[in-house]
Amino acid sequence: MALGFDVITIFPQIIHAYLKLSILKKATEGNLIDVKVYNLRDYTTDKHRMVDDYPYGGGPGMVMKVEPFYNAYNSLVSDGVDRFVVLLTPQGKTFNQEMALEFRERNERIVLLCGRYEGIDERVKELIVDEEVSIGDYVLTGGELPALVIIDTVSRLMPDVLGDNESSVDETFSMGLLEYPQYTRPPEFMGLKVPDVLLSGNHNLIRQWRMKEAVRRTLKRRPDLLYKKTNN
Ligand code: 6GU
Repeated sequence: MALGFDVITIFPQIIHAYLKLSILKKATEGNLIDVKVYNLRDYTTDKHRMVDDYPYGGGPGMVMKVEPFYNAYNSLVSDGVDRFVVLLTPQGKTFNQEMALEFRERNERIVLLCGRYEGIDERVKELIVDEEVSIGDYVLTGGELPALVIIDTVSRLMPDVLGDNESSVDETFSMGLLEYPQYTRPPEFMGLKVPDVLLSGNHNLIRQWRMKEAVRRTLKRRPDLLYKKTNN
Protein backbone atom coordinates (compact mmCIF):
# COMPACT_ATOMS: atom_id res chain seq x y z
CA MET A 1 0.00 0.00 0.00
CA ALA A 2 1.26 3.48 -0.82
CA LEU A 3 2.24 5.78 1.99
CA GLY A 4 -0.53 8.35 2.39
CA PHE A 5 -0.55 11.83 3.86
CA ASP A 6 -3.38 14.35 4.23
CA VAL A 7 -2.08 17.85 4.90
CA ILE A 8 -4.46 20.46 6.29
CA THR A 9 -3.09 23.99 5.97
CA ILE A 10 -3.97 27.57 5.09
CA PHE A 11 -1.02 27.55 2.63
CA PRO A 12 -1.56 24.57 0.29
CA GLN A 13 0.83 26.09 -2.28
CA ILE A 14 3.79 25.69 0.09
CA ILE A 15 3.25 21.94 0.21
CA HIS A 16 2.58 21.58 -3.54
CA ALA A 17 5.61 23.69 -4.44
CA TYR A 18 8.05 21.45 -2.63
CA LEU A 19 6.50 18.16 -3.70
CA LYS A 20 6.50 19.06 -7.37
CA LEU A 21 10.11 20.24 -7.42
CA SER A 22 11.82 17.61 -5.30
CA ILE A 23 12.79 13.97 -5.65
CA LEU A 24 9.35 13.25 -4.25
CA LYS A 25 7.73 14.27 -7.52
CA LYS A 26 8.60 10.90 -9.04
CA ALA A 27 7.39 9.13 -5.92
CA THR A 28 3.99 10.77 -6.17
CA GLU A 29 3.78 10.20 -9.92
CA GLY A 30 4.72 6.56 -9.45
CA ASN A 31 2.07 6.19 -6.73
CA LEU A 32 4.70 5.21 -4.17
CA ILE A 33 3.41 8.00 -1.96
CA ASP A 34 0.11 9.83 -2.02
CA VAL A 35 -0.08 13.34 -0.59
CA LYS A 36 -3.39 15.20 -0.56
CA VAL A 37 -3.53 18.81 0.52
CA TYR A 38 -6.62 20.50 1.94
CA ASN A 39 -7.19 24.20 2.43
CA LEU A 40 -8.33 24.81 5.99
CA ARG A 41 -10.35 27.79 4.81
CA ASP A 42 -12.58 25.48 2.78
CA TYR A 43 -13.88 24.09 6.07
CA THR A 44 -15.00 27.38 7.57
CA THR A 45 -18.71 28.17 7.62
CA ASP A 46 -18.78 31.95 8.09
CA LYS A 47 -18.76 34.37 5.19
CA HIS A 48 -15.31 35.74 6.03
CA ARG A 49 -13.82 32.22 6.08
CA MET A 50 -12.16 32.97 9.43
CA VAL A 51 -9.61 30.46 10.66
CA ASP A 52 -8.45 32.41 13.73
CA ASP A 53 -9.88 34.62 16.45
CA TYR A 54 -8.89 36.55 19.58
CA PRO A 55 -7.79 34.52 22.60
CA TYR A 56 -10.22 34.15 25.49
CA GLY A 57 -8.62 35.75 28.52
CA GLY A 58 -6.79 38.27 26.40
CA GLY A 59 -3.13 38.47 25.46
CA PRO A 60 -1.26 39.00 22.21
CA GLY A 61 -1.84 37.22 18.94
CA MET A 62 -4.59 35.10 17.50
CA VAL A 63 -5.68 31.54 18.14
CA MET A 64 -6.67 29.09 15.41
CA LYS A 65 -10.32 28.12 15.71
CA VAL A 66 -11.50 24.60 16.46
CA GLU A 67 -14.35 24.29 13.94
CA PRO A 68 -12.36 24.40 10.67
CA PHE A 69 -9.96 21.66 11.86
CA TYR A 70 -12.84 19.60 13.21
CA ASN A 71 -14.85 19.94 9.98
CA ALA A 72 -11.82 19.14 7.82
CA TYR A 73 -11.07 16.04 9.88
CA ASN A 74 -14.66 14.80 9.69
CA SER A 75 -14.74 15.36 5.97
CA LEU A 76 -11.56 13.27 5.58
CA VAL A 77 -12.62 10.34 7.72
CA SER A 78 -16.00 10.05 6.03
CA ASP A 79 -14.29 7.75 3.50
CA GLY A 80 -13.87 5.15 6.27
CA VAL A 81 -10.08 4.90 5.89
CA ASP A 82 -8.02 4.71 9.13
CA ARG A 83 -5.99 7.79 9.93
CA PHE A 84 -3.39 8.87 12.48
CA VAL A 85 -3.63 12.58 13.25
CA VAL A 86 -0.47 14.59 13.90
CA LEU A 87 -0.53 18.20 15.05
CA LEU A 88 2.62 20.13 14.16
CA THR A 89 3.56 22.30 17.11
CA PRO A 90 6.78 23.32 18.88
CA GLN A 91 5.22 21.83 22.02
CA GLY A 92 5.14 18.33 20.55
CA LYS A 93 7.40 15.31 20.86
CA THR A 94 10.59 15.86 18.86
CA PHE A 95 10.61 14.16 15.47
CA ASN A 96 13.58 11.92 14.73
CA GLN A 97 14.59 8.99 12.52
CA GLU A 98 12.99 6.51 14.91
CA MET A 99 9.64 8.31 14.71
CA ALA A 100 10.00 8.37 10.91
CA LEU A 101 10.37 4.57 10.93
CA GLU A 102 7.28 4.25 13.15
CA PHE A 103 5.27 6.42 10.77
CA ARG A 104 6.38 4.31 7.83
CA GLU A 105 5.09 1.18 9.58
CA ARG A 106 1.63 2.61 10.24
CA ASN A 107 -1.09 1.09 8.13
CA GLU A 108 -3.03 4.32 8.27
CA ARG A 109 -2.93 7.56 6.37
CA ILE A 110 -1.15 10.26 8.33
CA VAL A 111 -2.99 13.55 8.75
CA LEU A 112 -0.70 16.55 9.25
CA LEU A 113 -2.41 19.54 10.84
CA CYS A 114 -0.42 22.71 10.22
CA GLY A 115 -0.82 25.36 12.88
CA ARG A 116 -0.08 29.03 12.34
CA TYR A 117 -0.17 32.12 14.47
CA GLU A 118 0.33 31.95 18.20
CA GLY A 119 -1.55 28.78 18.84
CA ILE A 120 -4.44 26.44 18.32
CA ASP A 121 -7.61 26.07 20.36
CA GLU A 122 -6.84 23.34 22.90
CA ARG A 123 -10.03 21.48 21.94
CA VAL A 124 -8.55 20.56 18.55
CA LYS A 125 -6.06 18.40 20.45
CA GLU A 126 -8.69 16.79 22.63
CA LEU A 127 -11.05 16.06 19.77
CA ILE A 128 -8.95 14.86 16.85
CA VAL A 129 -5.18 14.79 17.54
CA ASP A 130 -3.35 11.50 18.22
CA GLU A 131 0.16 12.95 18.57
CA GLU A 132 1.69 16.42 18.79
CA VAL A 133 5.01 16.61 16.95
CA SER A 134 7.78 19.22 16.79
CA ILE A 135 10.82 19.12 14.50
CA GLY A 136 13.23 20.73 16.95
CA ASP A 137 13.84 23.33 19.60
CA TYR A 138 13.23 26.54 17.67
CA VAL A 139 10.06 28.33 16.64
CA LEU A 140 8.79 28.54 13.05
CA THR A 141 5.91 30.66 11.79
CA GLY A 142 3.87 27.59 10.97
CA GLY A 143 3.60 23.84 10.60
CA GLU A 144 4.08 23.71 6.81
CA LEU A 145 7.86 23.23 6.85
CA PRO A 146 7.58 20.60 9.61
CA ALA A 147 4.90 18.79 7.56
CA LEU A 148 7.26 18.71 4.58
CA VAL A 149 10.13 17.55 6.78
CA ILE A 150 8.03 14.61 7.95
CA ILE A 151 6.74 13.72 4.47
CA ASP A 152 10.26 13.89 3.05
CA THR A 153 11.87 11.85 5.83
CA VAL A 154 9.24 9.09 5.86
CA SER A 155 8.90 8.92 2.07
CA ARG A 156 12.57 8.30 1.43
CA LEU A 157 12.35 5.24 3.69
CA MET A 158 9.83 3.65 1.34
CA PRO A 159 11.15 1.05 -1.10
CA ASP A 160 11.95 2.49 -4.55
CA VAL A 161 11.54 6.17 -3.61
CA LEU A 162 15.29 6.67 -3.72
CA GLY A 163 16.97 5.55 -6.93
CA ASP A 164 19.43 3.27 -5.18
CA ASN A 165 17.66 1.09 -2.67
CA GLU A 166 20.65 0.84 -0.37
CA SER A 167 21.11 4.52 0.13
CA SER A 168 18.66 4.88 3.01
CA VAL A 169 20.15 1.93 4.90
CA ASP A 170 23.88 2.67 5.18
CA GLU A 171 23.60 6.30 6.16
CA THR A 172 23.65 8.79 8.96
CA PHE A 173 21.39 7.87 11.86
CA SER A 174 20.18 4.53 10.53
CA MET A 175 23.10 2.88 12.33
CA GLY A 176 23.06 5.50 15.05
CA LEU A 177 26.28 6.99 13.65
CA LEU A 178 27.11 9.98 11.52
CA GLU A 179 28.25 9.17 8.02
CA TYR A 180 31.88 8.70 7.05
CA PRO A 181 33.60 11.27 4.79
CA GLN A 182 32.82 10.93 1.08
CA TYR A 183 34.93 11.87 -1.95
CA THR A 184 34.53 11.83 -5.69
CA ARG A 185 36.86 12.85 -8.55
CA PRO A 186 39.34 14.45 -8.86
CA PRO A 187 41.81 12.54 -6.64
CA GLU A 188 43.54 15.79 -5.72
CA PHE A 189 42.15 19.32 -5.57
CA MET A 190 43.88 22.48 -4.27
CA GLY A 191 46.46 20.24 -2.66
CA LEU A 192 43.81 18.18 -0.85
CA LYS A 193 44.11 14.46 -1.53
CA VAL A 194 41.51 11.75 -1.35
CA PRO A 195 42.66 9.25 1.34
CA ASP A 196 44.77 6.52 -0.32
CA VAL A 197 42.69 3.70 1.12
CA LEU A 198 39.67 4.79 -0.96
CA LEU A 199 41.72 4.43 -4.14
CA SER A 200 43.21 1.07 -3.08
CA GLY A 201 40.39 -1.12 -4.35
CA ASN A 202 40.65 -3.15 -1.11
CA HIS A 203 37.02 -3.32 0.01
CA ASN A 204 37.75 -4.77 3.42
CA LEU A 205 40.16 -1.97 4.21
CA ILE A 206 37.70 0.59 2.84
CA ARG A 207 34.90 -0.76 5.05
CA GLN A 208 37.18 -0.65 8.11
CA TRP A 209 38.30 2.89 7.35
CA ARG A 210 34.73 4.10 6.89
CA MET A 211 33.53 2.51 10.13
CA LYS A 212 36.46 4.04 12.02
CA GLU A 213 35.81 7.49 10.53
CA ALA A 214 32.08 7.26 11.28
CA VAL A 215 32.79 6.43 14.94
CA ARG A 216 35.48 9.11 15.19
CA ARG A 217 33.22 11.75 13.70
CA THR A 218 30.27 10.76 15.87
CA LEU A 219 32.41 10.82 19.03
CA LYS A 220 33.68 14.28 18.15
CA ARG A 221 30.44 15.91 16.98
CA ARG A 222 27.57 13.94 18.50
CA PRO A 223 28.76 11.85 21.47
CA ASP A 224 25.14 11.76 22.64
CA LEU A 225 24.38 9.38 19.75
CA LEU A 226 26.99 6.90 20.98
CA TYR A 227 25.66 6.93 24.53
CA LYS A 228 22.15 6.44 23.21
CA LYS A 229 23.38 3.45 21.22
CA THR A 230 24.84 1.64 24.25
CA ASN A 231 21.85 2.47 26.44
CA ASN A 232 19.28 0.56 24.42
CL1 6GU B 1 5.98 21.55 14.33
N1 6GU B 1 5.79 24.18 14.41
C1 6GU B 1 6.29 25.42 14.61
N2 6GU B 1 5.51 26.48 14.42
N3 6GU B 1 7.55 25.64 14.98
C2 6GU B 1 8.31 24.56 15.15
C3 6GU B 1 7.86 23.26 14.96
C4 6GU B 1 6.56 23.11 14.58
N4 6GU B 1 8.86 22.42 15.22
C5 6GU B 1 9.88 23.17 15.54
N5 6GU B 1 9.57 24.47 15.52
